[in-house]
Amino acid sequence: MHFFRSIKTPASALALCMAMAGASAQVVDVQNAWARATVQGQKATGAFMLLKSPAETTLVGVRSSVAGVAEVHEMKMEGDVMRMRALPKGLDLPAGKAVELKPGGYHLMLMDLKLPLLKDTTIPLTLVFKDAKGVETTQALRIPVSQTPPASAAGGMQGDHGAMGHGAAPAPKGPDADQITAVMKKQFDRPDAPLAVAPVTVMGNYAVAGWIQGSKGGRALLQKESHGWFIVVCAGDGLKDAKVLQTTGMPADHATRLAAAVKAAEAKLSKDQLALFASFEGMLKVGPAGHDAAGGHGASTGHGAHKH
Ligand SMILES: [Cu+2]
Repeated sequence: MHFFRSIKTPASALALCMAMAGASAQVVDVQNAWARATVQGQKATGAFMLLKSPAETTLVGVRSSVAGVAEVHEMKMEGDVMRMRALPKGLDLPAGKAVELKPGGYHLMLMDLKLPLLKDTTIPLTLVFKDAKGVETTQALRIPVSQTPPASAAGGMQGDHGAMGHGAAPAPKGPDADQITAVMKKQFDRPDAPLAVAPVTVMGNYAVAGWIQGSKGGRALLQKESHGWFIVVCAGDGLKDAKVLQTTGMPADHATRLAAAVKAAEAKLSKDQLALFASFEGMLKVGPAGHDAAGGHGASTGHGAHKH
């Protein structure tokens, strides 16, 4: 046994090294990959990373066992509205040039999710590349699921992340309700579609704010962190339901008290107003404002514009 093993091991190790050396010439360097965590009932999310290919190639597809459909997307302004679409010819990766997939820009869209993507887990993801000669290769990854970009990514994308980059707006000051109104307006208010925020119900580090924008309305759940308030999800009647609030990670007793407080705060509202709040379908995860200042997945599509 010893005899065979001593011969076999170096030989197979060498073969493995050669195989890896051969492959590495084409392997695309992937850094800071992450997928955004989802809340219960959310069927789509984005995955982001920095790609650098040694040779010119195109990212033509993506697959994941957690998603029924996965596509390479871009975000684009159409008039005043940020929309996203699948890139019909894929995403070009010029030789040696890093291409960033990030919230608000190019991203991998994971749709028809088979299960919620929980923070601090990982998911499998396979990237499909097509080189200049038309040869397809795949690269299998496991990427972390997180609420926010990995610290290294945030550091490397300063200009794109309001909280960290130049042009950063300081966190709003003042009473919580004012801060919350400011945070929501910063993300959704537009000259042609002013956003009205009220009532704002604050309970500890959580708050639910009703909003109306033109003929649309809904509620937003916000959370307070060291850098201030950020929008966690946009939803409709779910945000006055303690059970739904709990799915965002809120402790049960806190969820019960917050749901009751929201109902009390909304007791004076008209039927029409309540109907608008209720009209928001599903739950749209938004995430920390610092990361969405440049147009996060949910934020930049505008309230209700996300049609996945
Ligand atoms: Cu998308």
